[in-house]
Amino acid sequence: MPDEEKVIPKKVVPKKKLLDPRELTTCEATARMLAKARNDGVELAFDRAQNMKACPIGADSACCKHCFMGPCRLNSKDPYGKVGVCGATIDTIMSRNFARAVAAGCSAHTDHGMAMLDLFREVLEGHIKDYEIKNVQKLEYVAREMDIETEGREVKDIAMDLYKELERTYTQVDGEIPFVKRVPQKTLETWRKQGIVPRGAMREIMELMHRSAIGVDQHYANITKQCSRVALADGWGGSMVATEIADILFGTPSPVAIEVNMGVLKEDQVNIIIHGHEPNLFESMVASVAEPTLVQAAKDAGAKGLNLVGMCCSGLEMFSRHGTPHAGNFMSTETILVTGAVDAMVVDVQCIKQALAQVAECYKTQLITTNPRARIEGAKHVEFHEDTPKDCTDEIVIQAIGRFKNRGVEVEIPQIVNSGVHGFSHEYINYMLGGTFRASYTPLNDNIINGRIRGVAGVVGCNNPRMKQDYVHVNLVKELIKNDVLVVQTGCSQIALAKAGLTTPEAAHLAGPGLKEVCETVGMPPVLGLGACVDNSRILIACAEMVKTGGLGDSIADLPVAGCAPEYMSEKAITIGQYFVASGVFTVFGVTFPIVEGTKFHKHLFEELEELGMGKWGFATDPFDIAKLMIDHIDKKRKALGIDKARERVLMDMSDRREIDAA
Ligand code: BF8
Repeated sequence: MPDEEKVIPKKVVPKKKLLDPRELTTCEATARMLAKARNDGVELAFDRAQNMKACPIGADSACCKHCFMGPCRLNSKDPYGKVGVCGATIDTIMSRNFARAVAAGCSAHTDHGMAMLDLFREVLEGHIKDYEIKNVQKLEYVAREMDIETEGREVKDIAMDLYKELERTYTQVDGEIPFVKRVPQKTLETWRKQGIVPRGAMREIMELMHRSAIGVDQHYANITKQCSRVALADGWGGSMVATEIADILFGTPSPVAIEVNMGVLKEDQVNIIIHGHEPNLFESMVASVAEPTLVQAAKDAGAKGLNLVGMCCSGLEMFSRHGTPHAGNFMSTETILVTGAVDAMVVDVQCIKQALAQVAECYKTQLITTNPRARIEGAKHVEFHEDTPKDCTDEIVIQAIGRFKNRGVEVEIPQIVNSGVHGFSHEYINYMLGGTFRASYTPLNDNIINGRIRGVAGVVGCNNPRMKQDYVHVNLVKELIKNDVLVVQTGCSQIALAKAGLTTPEAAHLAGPGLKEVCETVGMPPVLGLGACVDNSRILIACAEMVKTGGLGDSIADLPVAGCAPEYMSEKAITIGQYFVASGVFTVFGVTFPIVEGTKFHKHLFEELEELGMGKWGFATDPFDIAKLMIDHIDKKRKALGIDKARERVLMDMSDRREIDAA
């Protein structure tokens, strides 16, 4: 494949008057760089979204193109007025489209997890020497959970047994995936009754792709069952394995002070951004930027040093483990190139906009792809091999130094840096609340039962240029903590909250009196960042621990918890939503939901799944409406548990509203 194909930057001719940048994002640095991009004649996703209206038929998922008799387009205003050429109803069409999104999202996480497991095996077999087992304690803990003997055995033997056990997560054709051992008994019974316990991810994804093809499964409820099975193969399978193996190889995160925002770039240093999802690439970059010869080369080029920075989920993995600075979330990946200060943007897989190639070209930045799965026209490719990782990452540093020497563009870095404390694993929540000598979830459960903490909310996921960047994340979380709901986070959402200053212990003053008291006693923020999107598995484990600790019901569906992805854009988010729902969690999505209201499939997802013992979906776009849905659900669960006591929802007062409107 040719490496050096150049993309010709195109001068933007706006088709219509564009909105002011501050109406498109609450991130000041991103707004400034969007304005600069417009002045420079460079088009970004914010403006493309305004110039390209979302297709209304696709947005309703009323378009079927699973065969070539169509595509068939149904009318969401009259959903049962007609059917596709084969006779497919709108429920079949929508559930098939939903299924394909679930399969794609699960594939992304499980392929990532399987790659981590491959790395683990190669380390154990001695074929890869640049990585090693850093966390033996976690290895033994996970092994014991999987009924693997650890007493008096060599670490390598335990690890190999664990590898063989966890490989079943992907390849097993019959039986149940290994991590069902972590699922609370009653939740597992519901899954068994519904026939949705995953066998192995590959088999489940294959079956879902088969069933959603023309002329196969034509009952929305039956398709939904396989969607749940695939989604659970992600949450309790592929993603969970990815998280656990990353912890074993690279260390389990524990709270660390971090810096976020574009001000982490340094004009007088060689700036290298890592954006994507694979921690192995980033871990090797950490080693390369510490290489004395490369540091000296940077100095010889006139730089004060090498500045390594993360973005999106790669960045989240790294700041959770190493405190590496983070430059921004999904909707800032183009705008950061507009600073002119990025000497190399290095990408691997997932959430990488193709337009980065063109924007990088405009600002003379090196865009470097590294993974054979994901190449981009116009980008340079330096392939990453796990057995010789530094060959790739050293070369990237050399390329970045070369660009620093000849930047040739004006550099303008918004000098905005925020700080926070991140890196809360479910293990750390244990220690933090229970203390080192009696680590347990009992204090959390007790504080929920006594009402200091009303419940727990997971607020996760992406940005979407069809929403004002970060606005819904930040205002939703503020409303939740004000109502004594402890918030846990993964993915790009936590960068929104870090930029808003809510991930510091000092943010406890924004919480309701009960949550504030708990945060101040423990010294923790009211908003806990748990890592990347694959680390949603940490939230599942925390839920399972809450059930096992006792006092909050027998299944995850009994817990006073709720989840939300208020600005999502990725198919991966749909899969995550479905595995939380199938696990028993009420899960609200914002932006848009690809299902027509008033249809049988909509009723199935939004009502009937809960009647079957699972969670259910919800939808709203306004942060305060979303908060109300989540808090009402938490209160409903508290009542069912008999731990409700008269408490009113704290309403935003006018000064709060003004503060938000001014944001
Ligand atoms: O997996 S939150 S934009 S970076 S999909 Fe992507 Fe969404 Fe960010 Fe990570 Ni997650």
